[in-house]
This record gives sequence, C-alpha cells and structure tokens, in this order.
Amino acid sequence: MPAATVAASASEATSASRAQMMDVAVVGAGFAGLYLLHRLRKTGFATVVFDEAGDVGGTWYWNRYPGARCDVQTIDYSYTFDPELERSRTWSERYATQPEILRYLGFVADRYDLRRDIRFHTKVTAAVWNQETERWLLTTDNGGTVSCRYYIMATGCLSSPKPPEIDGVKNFKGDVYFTGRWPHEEVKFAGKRVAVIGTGSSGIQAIPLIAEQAAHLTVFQRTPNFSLPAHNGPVSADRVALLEKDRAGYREQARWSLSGVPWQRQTVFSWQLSDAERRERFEKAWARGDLVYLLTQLWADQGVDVDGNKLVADLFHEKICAIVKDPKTAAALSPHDHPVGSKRPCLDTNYYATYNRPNVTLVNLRDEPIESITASGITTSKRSFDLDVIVFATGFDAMTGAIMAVHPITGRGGQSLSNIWANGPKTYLGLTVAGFPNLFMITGPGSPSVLSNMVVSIEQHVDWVVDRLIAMREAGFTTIEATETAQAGWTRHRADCSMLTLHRLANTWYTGANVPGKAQGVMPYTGGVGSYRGICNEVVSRGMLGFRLTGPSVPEQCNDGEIVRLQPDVRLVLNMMADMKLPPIESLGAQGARAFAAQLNAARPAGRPVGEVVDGILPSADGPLPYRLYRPATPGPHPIVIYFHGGGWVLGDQQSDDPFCRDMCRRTGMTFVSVGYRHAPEHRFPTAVEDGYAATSWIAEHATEFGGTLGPVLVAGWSAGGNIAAVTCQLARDRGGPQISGQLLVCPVTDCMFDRPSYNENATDYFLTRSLMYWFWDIYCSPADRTNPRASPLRGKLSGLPPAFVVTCEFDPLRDEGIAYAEGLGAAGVPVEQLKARGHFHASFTMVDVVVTGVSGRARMAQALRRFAESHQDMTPSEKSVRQDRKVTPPAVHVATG
Ligand code: NA7
Repeated sequence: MPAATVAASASEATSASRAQMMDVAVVGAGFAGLYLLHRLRKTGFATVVFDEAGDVGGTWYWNRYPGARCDVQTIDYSYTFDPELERSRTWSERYATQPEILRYLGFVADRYDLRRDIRFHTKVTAAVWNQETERWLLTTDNGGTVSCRYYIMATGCLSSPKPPEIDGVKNFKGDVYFTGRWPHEEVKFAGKRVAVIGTGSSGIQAIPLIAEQAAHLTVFQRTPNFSLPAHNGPVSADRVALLEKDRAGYREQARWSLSGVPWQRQTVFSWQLSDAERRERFEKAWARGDLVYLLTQLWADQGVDVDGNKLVADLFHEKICAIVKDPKTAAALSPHDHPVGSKRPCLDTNYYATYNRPNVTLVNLRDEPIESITASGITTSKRSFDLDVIVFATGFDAMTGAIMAVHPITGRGGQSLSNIWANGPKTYLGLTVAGFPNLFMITGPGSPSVLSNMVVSIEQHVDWVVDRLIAMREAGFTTIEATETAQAGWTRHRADCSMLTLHRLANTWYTGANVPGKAQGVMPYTGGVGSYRGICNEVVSRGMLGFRLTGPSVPEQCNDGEIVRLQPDVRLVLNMMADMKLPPIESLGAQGARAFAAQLNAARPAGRPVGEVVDGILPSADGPLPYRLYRPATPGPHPIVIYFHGGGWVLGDQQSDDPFCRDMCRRTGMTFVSVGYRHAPEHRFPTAVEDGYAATSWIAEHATEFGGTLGPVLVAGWSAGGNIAAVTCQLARDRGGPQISGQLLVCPVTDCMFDRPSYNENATDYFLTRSLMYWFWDIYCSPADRTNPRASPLRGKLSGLPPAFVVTCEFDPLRDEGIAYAEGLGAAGVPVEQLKARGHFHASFTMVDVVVTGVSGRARMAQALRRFAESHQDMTPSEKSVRQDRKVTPPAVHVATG
C-alpha cells in the first residue's frame, strides 16, 4: 500500500476511534429532521442531528423575507403523526406566515424535547463509508467526528440558494439580500430605491410588500409565472369541517391522493365542457385561492395534455390583462413559454395589482437582459437603474443542491456522490443510491417531494426508513443497499412517469434548467403520492425487492429486480381493475360478456371531438352491416381507413373503439370507417373476416361517397380486429382487390398457438388472459379450421401484402405472435415497421385518455398511416380537382356526435 494511503487510513482509523459512536446521524432540523429524530429516538436508535442554522426550522429558518408563507393550506401542511399534537395547535390563517410555521416547529421541538440531540451551527464537511466497519464516518466544522451506522439526509429540496450568476454583485455599494438567506432583524425599505431580481414564489410573495414601503421598486423579470391570488384569511371552513368530521380518514385520503392533499381525481375532460362551464370552473378556482385545487380540479386533461392546459392558460391571461392596467406590462407578465403547472405556480396577495402602483416598474429581461451590476445599481442592455437595495429572489439549486452541498459523500469503493450524479441524480425510490450503503435521503430526487404536500411526503419517507431500520435490527441485518438493477429500473420508471405530465415541457428548477451547467431532467417523481406510497409498500411486501441486506451472523438477502415494469398509468388501470374484483369475462357467457363490455365502455372517458361522426349501414352479400364513420374537421377529401374493432370476434361493435377511432382520425387527418362485422357464436368463422373483406371492398368502391380520396384505402384493427385487417389484406391480394395501401395491426391475433412465451408470461395478470383467449377461439372457430390462414394469417402467404405497421405490447399474451407476423412480413419482402411497446398491455392504445403514455405510440401509428397513404398518391391533378368539387353525400342514417 502506498505510504500516503497508509497514512490516510491510519489517520482515518484514529479519528474513527475518537469519533462519537451513534446509530444514526441526520443532516437537517426542519420538518423531516425533527420527525426523524422523534421516531428514531422512540425506537431506541441513538441519533444525532446536525444543522448549520442556529435553531430548528430548516427552510423556514432561512426564508424570512417579507411575505414568506406556505402555499399549501396549513391544515394540510402540518404533521399528522400524533393526533394529540394536531389537536394542540390551531392555525391562525389559511396560509400561515413564516414566523407562525417557525413557531410551530419550535413548539414541536419543545414538545418532544428534540433540541438536546441537535448540534446547531454545525455543518457536516465530509462523510465516508467504511466497508470494514460498515459505518459512516462524518467530519464536521464544529466539534468532533461522528461514526454512525446509518446516515440520513433530511436536507430539504429547496435549501441551497443558487448564486446570482450576474457579474459585479460585489461592486454594488448598496445593500444586498437573498430571499433564501434573509437576516433575522427587520429590513427597512422605506424611502429606498429597491430592485427585486426574480419572479418565482419568493419574489412574487415579497414584491407587493416591498412595493408598499419602497420609494420605488423595480422588478427584473426573466420569466413570468402563473400566480393565483391566495385570498388568505381564516382557515377554510369547508376543509376544516371535512377534517373535523373524520380526521383519520382525511389524513389517510391525503396519503393516497395525487399530491398529498385530499382531492378526488377529476374525471370530466375539457372537451366535455362548454366554454361557459370551463369559465365557471376557473372562476371558482380563482376565488378559492388554492393551488392544489387549481392544478387538479378544473378538468381531467389540464395537467396531461397541452390542449387541455392551454385552456387554463388562456383564462389566466385574461385575468392578468383585466387586473394590470398597462397593456404592455400585462403582456410581459403573461406566461407564454410553459404550460400552467409545469413550472411551480405561485400563490400571491395583490401581486398583479402591484404593477398598477406608480412606484413600481417591471423590467422585462427578455427584452433587455442585465449586463452587469455596478456600484450604483443595475445596467441592462438598454438602460441603467440607480438603486439603494438589491433583493435576489433567484431561487435554489433544487433537489440535489442541498445534498451535494454536504460535500463530499464518499460511498463504497471510494466513489463520490457528486461524480455518480454528474449527469443527473440516480436513485432507487428517491430514497437510496446504489453504491452508498446505509445512506437515505428524505424526499430525495426521484420521489414525489416538491410535487406534493411536503409534509405528507416527509412523513411517508421517515416512516418507511425508520420501519426498515427496525425490521433490519430485528432480522440481524446491518447494511442495506440498492442494487444497480433496481436503480436502473426506477430511473426508467421515473422517465415513463415524466411522460404523464407536462413538467418536461418547461425549463424550471424541477428539471435543473435554472442552474447553468446542471444536468437536465424531471427530478421529482411525477406519478403521484398515492401510487408512490403503494410502490414503496410493495418493495417491502416483495421481500425488500431491489435491496441487498447483509449482517454479521445472517445470510445475505438480495431479492433483485425492478419494482415497476409496467407503464405507470397501465399499472394504475390494472390495479383499479384488480380492486374492482371483476368476474372473468369468459365466465359470463357471450351475452353476459357483451353486456359487461358495454358497461365498461360506458364508464370510460368520452372520445374527443372530430369534424363529423356518421352512423350508417352498408350492404354486403349476406345482408347489411352497420358502420360508424369519423371525419376530420379539415376540408376533404380524406384518405379512408377501414377499421375493425377488438373483442375476440365475440364482443364489441362499430362504436366500441370510439375513443381510439376519434383519436386516430384527429391525428391522421383521415376518415375512419369502423365496421360492425358479425360476431360468434351466432356467426362463427369465417363470417367476421368475410364481412371485413366485403366491407372493405364496398367502401373502397364507394370511397367518393364517403368523402374519401380516390385510390387505395387503408385498413386497421385492434386485437381480433387486427386479425381481420391482416386477413383482409391477404384476401384482397388473392382476390384481385380492392387496392390497400397500408395496414395498421394493433396487438393482432395472428395465430392459433398458445405456446409462445408471451402466452405463459402474461397468462393471468394483464386483462387479456390466456383463458379468455381460449374462450374466444373456442367460440369463434373449430379446432379444425384454426390453421386456415383466414383464421391464423401467420400461416398464410405473406409476400405481396401492403406495407404494415405492427404494434405489440410487452405484457400481452398476443405479443409474440404479433412480432412473428411482423417478422414474417419482413422476411417476405413486405415493408414493415414494428412498435414493441415497453410496459404496455393489450388495451394500452385503445384506452385513450386513460393510458396517457399511449399517446406517443398512437402518434407513430398515425405517422405510419400518413406515410402509407402518401406513398400511394397516384392520382393525376385533374382527378384530384374533380374529387375536390364533388359534393359529399355519405350513405348516412344519422349524425351521432360531433
Ligand atoms: P424560483 O421559483 O426558482 O424563482 C427564481 C426566480 O429568479 C425566477 O423568476 C428566475 O427566472 C429568476 N432568476 C434566477 N436566476 C436569474 C438570473 N440570473 N437573472 C434573472 N433572473 C433570474 O425560486 P423561488 O425562491 O422564488 O421559489 C422556490 C420555491 O420555494 C417555490 O417554488 C416554492 O416551492 C418555495 P427563470 O424562471 O429561471 O427565468
């Protein structure tokens, strides 16, 4: 061993031998650190807490700027672990001020006698994991070293202020303040020329109060924010009544909610409401002054869909313009670069109206960036401002900054956390990091944290960690560490979740974009508080899945794996279905199953509006077949897609995939004609496919009457409908028409074999089960007929077919036969593209607006259909002009909906 290393480890050993021996060391004495200390002490763990501050409070100790308040109602933003504690305090306002919250935390510290185990004015300067002793050695800037078994970061998400990043701050001769490090003594602004830089929550809370005192206030705004008036006052009577009625129930509902405040999920979509109804809802939210309400209770698509969100933004813009008298200032204050809620919205008192005061000026830094700070003030690219005071409300190095600030943290094998996180934080559950045994983070990156009511999330994390430590102690384990597999799986799941919301579409501190050079990516978990809690519980119930546990006299335990492999919304849907304890469809008989499917369909979100929906009947050799036509709102003619619904040849009808057809009609700009082919057991094989073929031929022949373009049609289908679409293409090839320019096969049935791996892997748990497929086949087709290519198109000739887009889902019994069909087409020279949808199940793409993560897949399907249609643009210009002039008279019976 080199001499330096020997010396270093000798000095390490010496400081370790002199170190104070503890079971647990915690950094931070805010909401998280205090509750941790209380619980750890109660369960017999010798614990020490460090905090740089002079007292308890965490973020509420430092953020003392004028107007500082919480922005979640205080009855929700308080501890719930002790009902006695809850009853012993009442809040004086709906949104408590910083002094009141700080007094509350002081009261909690007194009540449980916590201060005696907290070392104030003490910063941890290094933490090193010792693999031999299986302990962390902590060095501090105030007092001796500490050796602890477990090291817990309760450092908060917004406690490391970021530097101002503006040249010349040191030259300024006046006073400089940072909202995140505000002095304890009162700051007087009277008679002064004051600047505030930054219009996030801190700036927006402070600006109206500073404006009331200052001779002149100049606000330097880089990005405008959406801000809701708080209408602060007494605690909301309705919420208190709800809480008092059933305190335990209220708290439990909060724990399983989306954001840690008990509101139900909205189920009504924006397009189901009229303008007046939407406006009424928005006015109600504006009057309530509750951000959680505003962000969750308007309509179901407000936080997940750009169109649904824009409706909220437009109403916001109207409000700003109505309040702010100067139109130029109003325009500058109106956010246009991010969806509502994607950047943390603010809660204010008189914010927008402040700009009507004669002593307030708004400087839009997008028009005139700050060039420097000088001795006398601020110079922008256009002018100079003489100032006495500059207030920096420029925010924090959020989520990771406070953890990295307790630097360095050196884990197993000498690896440093700063290096491991150089490209963004990697965690398992936002609680632990692979390579850093016995290190925990409370509300760390990758957990709901800042997208939730922090106190609910803090209590959940503290309880989870302390319960694990107790369980480990009882089982004889002394180390716990996340595995790389589990961490990689969690990273993937987080990325999947981030597709559920619009946070990814904004440059914010949620994504690290506010700190120059910081790795970008949505850091908090966007899957919701309740889902997250369920996942953490599941990790435990599945034998500490994804953790390696060791102890001196017990065998190592490592149940490796990924906790969530499904897409987050698929997981939610399947859990809901499991909770509903639905009967197996195959146990209901054909009629019962049809009624049941219709009932399920009635409960789903309505499809989105399209230009026109027409129900009609078309003739076929064996009698009339119903259809439903979906026409885009754009002027025609449009290419025609003939669509076949799913339902195992037994269930469904021309309307049963209504949301999917509407969505695809909107995305493709094509007319979808969904055909009501006949079903088994009344009409067994080959009726369904022959109906499909007959309908395709007839529609192709009468395309102009449907408002369709001349030339070939396209076909599409889901599940058994995919089977019909595939067979139709084969029949069209073999029977000399009609001409088909492309086929979209979504989770198609292509073969009658049940022995492919996907049938075994996904036999029972993913809605379409193996036994249901057996049942469908039995009803539809005799065993002798099943190998006929009209039943199992995989067994047919695959050359000479139209180009195909084949979608398969990971958790679907039909996955492998879909892949086999795509590969067979490719081998036969047919242009084919596959979408192998990771984490999806059989119904992912047709559950429009329920499985939000299906959007990108449908976008790809639409692209493929457009490509197929474009590649067959063989009309002459004169043909086209004839088509444009032709009056469209669809063979309609009635217009159903628009
Ligand atoms: P925020 O929300 O990060 O706001 C910081 C503001 O400062 C924001 O408007 C920034 O503009 C602005 N900013 C940051 N750096 C600069 C520079 N260099 N020049 C000009 N303007 C700048 O922090 P807050 O303290 O207000 O709030 C943090 C959270 O605490 C809040 O969400 C609550 O949860 C509590 P940008 O938007 O980056 O363009």
